[in-house]
Amino acid sequence: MDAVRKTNITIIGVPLHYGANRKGVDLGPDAIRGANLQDRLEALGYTIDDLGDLQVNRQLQPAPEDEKLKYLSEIARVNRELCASVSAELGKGRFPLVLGGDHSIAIGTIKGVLQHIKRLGVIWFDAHTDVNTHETTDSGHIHGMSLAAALGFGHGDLTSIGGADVKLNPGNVVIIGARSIDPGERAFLKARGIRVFTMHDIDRDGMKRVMEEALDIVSNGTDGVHLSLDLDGMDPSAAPGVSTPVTGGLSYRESHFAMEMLFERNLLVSAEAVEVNPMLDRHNKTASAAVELIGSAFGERIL
Ligand code: HAR
Ligand code: MN
Ligand code: MN
Ligand code: MN
Repeated sequence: MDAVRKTNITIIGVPLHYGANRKGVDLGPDAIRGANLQDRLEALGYTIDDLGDLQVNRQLQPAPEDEKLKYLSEIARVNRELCASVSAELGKGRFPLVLGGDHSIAIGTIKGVLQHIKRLGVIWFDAHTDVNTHETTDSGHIHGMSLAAALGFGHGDLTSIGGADVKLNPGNVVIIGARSIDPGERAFLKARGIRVFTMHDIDRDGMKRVMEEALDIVSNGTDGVHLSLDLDGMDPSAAPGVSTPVTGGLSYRESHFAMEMLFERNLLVSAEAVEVNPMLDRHNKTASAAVELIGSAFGERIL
């Protein structure tokens, strides 16, 4: 698999907020489009087809506070559709670029990519690690369970999307920017040997060394790499419009540099930008940051 796929990009919007703790992320796809995503990518020479948004039921009754899989059936339904759409676009030789929506949509995106690329590497850019299951979660929010589901762990309605045996290899996944990890997640990450580059690692070694190592891991024994870009990986000063901000995150420059290094290695086969919440944003700053990071990952340069 090579980056030839990148010349034709398909944008798929997923206005889903049921996996998160508050409303507003459902407005993410349009906020990102409104920050000139398409113009930006066309200026780099890509051809863009925007499929618009998947349908999401807007009228669900509030989930009970103690529910451990809040809005499971609608989240599973939307992710099955997303999986099919992503798979169809890859089948046409196109690059799927998915706009969230909360991070639960990574299940559908990744499962869709796995239909074509069995040995898939993943860069999970995030303040969180999203490896809870319904057995370890405190919140019951499925956006905190999506990486676990893509690895084959968690509720069957999530892990079965695109086939229960279709899953990521934990050795091909890296998490970058983590600084909020639940006790159950800590145990999960250790048990599966998933490489997490925390903020501590980035402080100590710098983004250059961290990305070199991360890119070696995701490219070793794989046929392509997916970028799962949770905007809360950035520091809230650079990306304030997210549902679950965590202080002490990646700076604007560190984040950009990581994306530029990713482009230089020419590994990407798919990407998604998630957790942009325009209701909590200022002047569309977070959607703009998403577009700027995507631009860098697709080859934008200062000079
Ligand atoms: N770990 C917490 C939970 O499971 C927080 C979830 C993370 N929120 C996100 N995803 N934005 O990265 O509820
Ligand atoms: Mn996340
Ligand atoms: Mn997050
Ligand atoms: Mn490997």
